[in-house]
Amino acid sequence: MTFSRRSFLSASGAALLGAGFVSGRVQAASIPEAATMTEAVMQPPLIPTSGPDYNPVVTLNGWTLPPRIKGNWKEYHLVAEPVIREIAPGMVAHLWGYNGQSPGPTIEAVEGDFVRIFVTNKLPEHTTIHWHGQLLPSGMDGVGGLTQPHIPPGKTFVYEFQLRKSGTFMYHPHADEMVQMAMGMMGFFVVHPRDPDFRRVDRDFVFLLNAYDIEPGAYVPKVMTMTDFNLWTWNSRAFPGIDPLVVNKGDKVRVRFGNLTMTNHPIHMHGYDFKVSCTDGGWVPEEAAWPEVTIDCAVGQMRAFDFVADEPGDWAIHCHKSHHTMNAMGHDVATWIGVDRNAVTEKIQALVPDYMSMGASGMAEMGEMEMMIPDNTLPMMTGWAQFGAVEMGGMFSVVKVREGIATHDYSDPGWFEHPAGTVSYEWTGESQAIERAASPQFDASTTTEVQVVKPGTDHTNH
Ligand SMILES: [Cu+2]
Repeated sequence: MTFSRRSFLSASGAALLGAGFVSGRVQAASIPEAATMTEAVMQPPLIPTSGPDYNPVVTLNGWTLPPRIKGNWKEYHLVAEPVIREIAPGMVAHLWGYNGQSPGPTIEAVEGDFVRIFVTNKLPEHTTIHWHGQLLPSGMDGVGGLTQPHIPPGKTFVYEFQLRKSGTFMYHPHADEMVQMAMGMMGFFVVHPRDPDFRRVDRDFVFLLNAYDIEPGAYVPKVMTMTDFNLWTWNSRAFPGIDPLVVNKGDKVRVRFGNLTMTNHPIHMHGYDFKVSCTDGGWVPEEAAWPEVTIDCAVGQMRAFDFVADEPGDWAIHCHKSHHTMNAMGHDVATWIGVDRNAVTEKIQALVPDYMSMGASGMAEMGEMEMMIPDNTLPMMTGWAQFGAVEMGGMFSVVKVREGIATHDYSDPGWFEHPAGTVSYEWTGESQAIERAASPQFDASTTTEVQVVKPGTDHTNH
């Protein structure tokens, strides 16, 4: 288990990555080492120290694969293999992935670069890699049987192509695709513009939308599931296991995601409007980037949106399909809202003392109770924040905008300290209202500054 810094683009990045999480796997001398990640911990951005400057991305609960520079080529080594991925604290899944994790490491390079990607197959069946969205020679497109022979178990194939354009891409197998993607085989691929100032942002987050069907208590996904998945994940992580998106106030921020599930996901962010800036087809011209607060991402699509983080706070970001912010549950649970089951519950408890009836007044109690669940199972709705149970799961995280966050610092700053008087409060009577009105921050004549938007005018203040 050696770790060679010589093979890395960035010595500083390598030092950050090396902190116990990465080990090298020495292959034949001509093949670059395949760095491996053993933990689902977001690694610091891999800052370029040679070649064109760019602002590196960070991968939620993930990492970027360091390339080896060889002449004009950037060389990467992906190893397709069985992996163990922690979905959230309390649950691990036995998946297939690349270099120790699912998703595999993010590949980052620069427009115009020549990339040579070695792919070693350590799966029990053949595989390939398709480079979704890349413009390349047909024979490098990775469609097993169509553009190349499959990569048999134990063999290494090489993909070589020039990156013709910058943008937001991904990679995944095009071989026994239903099984291999249901098992978690996928990764992000970002090509930075050669012009460092082109559409540059200060923070750039990437994640893949994926989904699994893992029975409560089980470890391996059911690969035949068509639509009824029970774990909705970003980078094979479910809330509360998904990293927060930590942002310094005033930063220009980009959030990029791609959908490799079997259904669409309307991704919604609170507190801001944003501009859709890039798809897997390319950059949306700035004058054509349209505003949204929710952007739907269909199967096989990628979307990126940009915003300026001018409003501090803890802002939820989540899929807006409410079943996708839940963890594994029985969908055949009856709806009991409005039904008084006290009488029948008493009778059942006489026979089964631990019996509980739930759901008569909604299901929020599920988020607050520590119910008995099988080992290796996540609660259906869970997570705690400073005001109580968040009652979420699945595709949910928090954009944490703070003042004074250092460049490249992505560590969790904790919960937002709301300025006095800016949190929704319980009404306790008229005297409270008078007291509140008397306090200076609620003096409407001095503090209210409304930007009136007239139809037809551009309300953008970014
Ligand atoms: Cu969704």
